Amino acid sequence: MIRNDRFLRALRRETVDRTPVWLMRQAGRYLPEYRALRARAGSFLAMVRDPELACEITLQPLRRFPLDAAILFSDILVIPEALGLGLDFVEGEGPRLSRPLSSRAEIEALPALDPAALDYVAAAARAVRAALGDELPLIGFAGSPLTLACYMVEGGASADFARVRALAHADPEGFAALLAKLADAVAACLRLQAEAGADALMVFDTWGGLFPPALYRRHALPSLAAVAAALRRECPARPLILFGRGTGPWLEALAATGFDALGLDWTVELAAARARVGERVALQGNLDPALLLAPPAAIEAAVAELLAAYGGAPGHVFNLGHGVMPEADPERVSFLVETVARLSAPLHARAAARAQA
Ligand code: 1CP
Repeated sequence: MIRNDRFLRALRRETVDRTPVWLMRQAGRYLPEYRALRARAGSFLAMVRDPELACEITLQPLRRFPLDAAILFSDILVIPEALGLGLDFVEGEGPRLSRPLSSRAEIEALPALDPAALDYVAAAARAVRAALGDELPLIGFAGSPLTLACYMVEGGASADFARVRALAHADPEGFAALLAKLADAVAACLRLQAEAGADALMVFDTWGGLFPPALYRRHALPSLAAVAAALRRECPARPLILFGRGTGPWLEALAATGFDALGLDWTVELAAARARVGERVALQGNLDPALLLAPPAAIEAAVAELLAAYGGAPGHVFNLGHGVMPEADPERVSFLVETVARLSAPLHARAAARAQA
């Protein structure tokens, strides 16, 4: 049993005393202690691959802010690397895979994920679990099959991922085969984190919104459903969260993929999302991350508005609509977390009183 179980209760759409809050990229460059460790470790990947450092970085934001969940410090690109594509991070440029996929033959030759290749991820999760004890829940995560395919075909970051879209149009069967393989790899990666102590599992579909409806329907939805089905079988007690960027038009379809909660980006209106799917899934989000660059009064007004969209009803996990930006001031992050607690507690108290009456 986890002592602070607000986050897990909200994912199950149970009542809570206040709205749980955690932040995507709550560890990272906006924290001076992260930058100091990164300078000493030499590189981002060195930190990801060292379970002790990954554990330490996971804990850094928790020492500063009363967050309701920890998220393992790692990256979605550990899967392409484990599949043999070769990963590096180029300073000022982002991730680069040295052996991207460019043909059906290369897709067919892709091996199944060997969980042993991700031993360091499991070791990091075990270290965090041991450090947290039963105090706080830990989130394990992976990229969605589609978002991983984006990097694996493109070979790195891109504004539009045109190459992977072209491949999906040109060779739908080959692309479907790739996503089926990736769905197995994603499920295996999440399962090993659950076995190492993760209490909830999250899938990041960061680039799904770039795909035209026909491709999203044919490729993204079935591969997400496959991941959810595998995890329901293999780790039934772990709530599943799906974050999508630009996937607001797909909320109803995403709510039917088998995930327990949908993470929303900041372009989605929370009240409207709740009306569309709030009876079927919990919702996580979705403050504009740019508000952390705005004055406290603007943050407070936006938090009040988001909380009011739920009105103390069960099923909301407060978060940003995407990750904390490197330019964010930790003081503002602290103000945000404190404001969510201060403004949400009376809403939940009133909802409880209404339920009693
Ligand atoms: O020090 C640095 O410069 C590294 C910056 C950094 C960090 C802190 C990267 C490189 N990854 C991470 C950690 C990370 N990545 C976490 C940690 C846990 C937390 O949230 O605190 C998580 C969940 C991710 C997931 C991730 N990596 C996503 C999906 C979520 C999202 O942000 O949309 C994606 C797309 C990546 C790829 C990636 N890794 C790093 C960068 C800069 C990128 C994006 C590359 C691009 O622009 O395409």
